[in-house]
Order: sequence, then C-alpha cells, then structure tokens
Amino acid sequence: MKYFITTSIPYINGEPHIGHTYELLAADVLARYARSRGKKVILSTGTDEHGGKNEEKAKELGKSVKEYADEMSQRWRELGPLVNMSNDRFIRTTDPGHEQRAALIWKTLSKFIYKGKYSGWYCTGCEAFVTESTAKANKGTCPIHNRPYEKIEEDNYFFKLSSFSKQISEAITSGTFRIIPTTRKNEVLGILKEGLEDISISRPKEKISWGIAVPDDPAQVMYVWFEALMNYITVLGYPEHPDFKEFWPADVQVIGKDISRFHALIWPGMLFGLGIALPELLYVHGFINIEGKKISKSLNNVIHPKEVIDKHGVDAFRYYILRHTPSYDDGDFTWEKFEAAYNGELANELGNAVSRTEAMIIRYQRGLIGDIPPSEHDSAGYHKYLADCRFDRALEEVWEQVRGLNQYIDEQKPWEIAKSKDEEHLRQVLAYMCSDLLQIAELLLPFLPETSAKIKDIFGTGIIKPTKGTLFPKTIQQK
Ligand code: ME8
Repeated sequence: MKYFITTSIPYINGEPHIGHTYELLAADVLARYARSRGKKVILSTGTDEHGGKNEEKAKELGKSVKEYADEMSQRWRELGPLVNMSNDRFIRTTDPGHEQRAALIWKTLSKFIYKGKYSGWYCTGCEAFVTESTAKANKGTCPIHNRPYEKIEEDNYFFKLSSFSKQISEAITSGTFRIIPTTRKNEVLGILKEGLEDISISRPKEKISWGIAVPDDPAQVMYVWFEALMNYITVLGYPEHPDFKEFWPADVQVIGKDISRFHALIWPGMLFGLGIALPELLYVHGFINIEGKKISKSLNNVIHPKEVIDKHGVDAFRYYILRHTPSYDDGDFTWEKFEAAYNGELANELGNAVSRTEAMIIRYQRGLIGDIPPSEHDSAGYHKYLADCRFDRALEEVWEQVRGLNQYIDEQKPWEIAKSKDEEHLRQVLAYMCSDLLQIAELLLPFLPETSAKIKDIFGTGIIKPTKGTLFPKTIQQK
C-alpha cells in the first residue's frame, strides 16, 4: 500500500522559525506512522522560490536572486533534519525538472486558459491578487503585511476556475476530498456558495522577472502560486514517471490556515482541469504564537527551533509542539509552558516510569525480564485520533497509559513483593510493566522516534540493557 504526504513549500524570503516546524512534524508523524504499518511512503517538502517577494528580498540584500535562493533554500532544507523529519523528497521550484513539468502542465491546461486584462490590486507580501471589495474593506493596505496594495492593470492569462465550482463543491460535500477540521471545510464551502471567479495566473515579465516563462509567450511569467501548487505532482514526475502513477493522489496534504483557499479551491480546479484525482485529505493546521503574540521579526519574538533542541533534545521539542499545540487550532509557545511539560510530563511521568522499571528489574532479577506478556491496552482511540490528525489527543491517550503505569507501580509496590519473597508474583508484575512500556514505545514511535527506540532498546530483548543516564534529565530548574 502506498502513502503520499506533502507539506506546503515555504517562501525563502525569511528565516524558518518554530511556527514552521508544526507542519513538518505533523506530516512526519503521519509518514512514520504509515511506514510502521508497512506502507510504502513518500513524504515531500521543499521551497517556493519564484515571485516578487523572493526577488524583492534578494535585491534588498544586493544578491542575485539565484544566489540568494540557493543559500536560503539550503537553510530551509536543514530544518527537516534538525527536527528529525523523515522526508524522502525536497523539491525546489527552481529545479529544472519542476520548471519543465510546470510548462507541460500549463500546456495541458491550455483549454481552460485564456488571455485577458487584469485590473485590480496585488499584495506582493501575500503574492495574491486582491479583489476591489477586499482592498476597500482593508482601506487599501494589506493587514497581514502592513503595506499598501499595488494597483495593477496588465495583460494576464486567466484560468477558468469558475467552471469547476460545482465539481469542487461536490467533491468536498461528498467527502471524496476531505478537509479537516470542519471549521476550515465550512469556510471553504462558504466561499464556494458565492461561486468562484476565474483567476489571473500570470504576470508580465517586465514587472516580475523571477518566474517560469509562460510557454510560447516570453513576455509573461507564471503566477507564483499557480506554479508552486504544481510541485505536488512535479515532485512525483508528473505525468510519465512511475512514481506519479503509483503515488498520486496524495493521501494527505498538510498546510496552514492562511493558505487553505489556494489548496481547497485553486488546486482542485487545476486537478480537475488536468483530469486527475484530488487528494484524499487536506489537513489545515493553526498557527503557533509566542507568548500569545504572532511570531514576527518586528516584534522581535522569533525563536529558532535550534535554541530549544540544543538545550533539551529533539524529542522534547517534538513532544511540546505536537502535544501542546491544539491540532485543530492555534497554539502558543512559552519557555515556561515548555519547561512545565518537560519536567512534568517527560521527566516525571515517562522518564520515571522507564527508570523505575529498569532499576527494579536490575535490582530484583539481575536484569532478567523473562517472558513478556502481550500488552492488554486498547489503543483504538489513539489510532482513530491519528486518522483524524488529532496529534494532541493521540499523545494524550499515550500519556493516560503512562500515568496508568505509574499508578500500577505505586499500587503493586514491587519493592514490598520483593520483601515477601513471592518471586513468581514479582516476576509477573515486572514483566507486565515492561510489556506496557514496550507498547508505549510503539505508540510513541511516530512522535518521539529517538525515545521510542531507547525504550525498545532497554526492554526489548528480555534482558535489561541499562541506559546511560536518564531519558529526560532534569536540566530545567523547577519553579
Ligand atoms: O504560504 N505557525 O509559504 P509561507 C504555524 N509559499 N504555521 C505557520 C506559521 C506559524 N506561526 N507561520 C507560517 C507559503 N506557517 C507558500 C506555500 S504551497 C504550494 C506554497 C505555515 O512561507 C503557513 O501556514 O508563507 C504555511 O503552511 C507554511 O508555514 C509556509 O508558509
């Protein structure tokens, strides 16, 4: 069974921050989970390098766009390994393969493309055409980027998105194209109710030079969003590569809440135009804030994930991001909350369950575990939550089990059984504890791969393999 999962591809005009890791980690959990269930997986990510926004930034720094793009794309590429993301592919929209295939896709869509005049507004920050009514409502200034909309009047190519309104609507309401959470799905259906308009899909080369040329019209370049969305199939070698034939449609596409319109409306329109299937599921996550505020350079509150990972390890970072960011809503990072989770949940709850069990088996049975019974815990809830991308809840389920195990140890008091010399009973209790921990390790595999491997390593062979140090040492001061 195949499984294809994608993240959005970030612009390269800024530095990666904590917020960007949510998407990488969410997709990584699903990919690791699918692999652990025997699926053949492709997890893809990459960088979105064309358009005015990236061009503008390169100019500001006095660099050629190509040089700037190479440098920044590399920085983004390093974000994956830093958070232990197991992506199989990394696509750049400046890869020749993407550029060539994008031209081919344009040609394939040509019966839905026509030339017209665009007269309206554009925000380079959003890389988006803005309607008259939106520009008016925002008093001529983009509220996200705090810069005035540019008035443009130019010859553009248009894509007949309007002709796909009904098909897109049907795909969403029938569930063939699933969007979660429901609030996001309803937002999209709200837009569809009004009907879709045709969209502009090119810019004059004299205004934006950094883009993929429109086939047979060197005076125009493709609109960056139109071309960037194509990465999801060019990365598989659309149209002829066996990977495309095997892996498309995507099983899950993971994106942030600010770009759902592009992925839930324009992208499906393009796919209908190409005559290929829509993805099975679009998972729309929220934003991570810092101390309740939007992450922004101007607020000077940017935290790079490396700061957290260097101090506390990658699994502690993954844990906080995935458990303490609501999967269907916005989340918040503060050092205080992070430290509370680290000390309370990782060190005291999970770390203790592991170290107590390990220490007692070494002490009472010279490290010999004996036969480990299969675990009796019902993990149906965990699997259901993962199917719905509820990472926060899936981890909560695992922690219920961790807490349950600590409670079991406190109630059974193996140290007292040891005093009573009932060796068989002691062996059973300790073996049960190991069995529970091995199941916990299995459930943690997609989330905390290093911790999961360590637990399996300690208990997995029937004889304790002592750990060096503890799983989550208390490097953080308790308040
Ligand atoms: O939109 N918390 O790129 P981008 C969580 N190039 N997620 C966040 C976030 C935060 N604070 N800030 C940003 C683009 N994101 C396009 C995508 S796909 C064909 C093209 C998420 O660099 C954001 O929602 O602006 C998006 O999913 C991703 O980071 C890249 O954003």
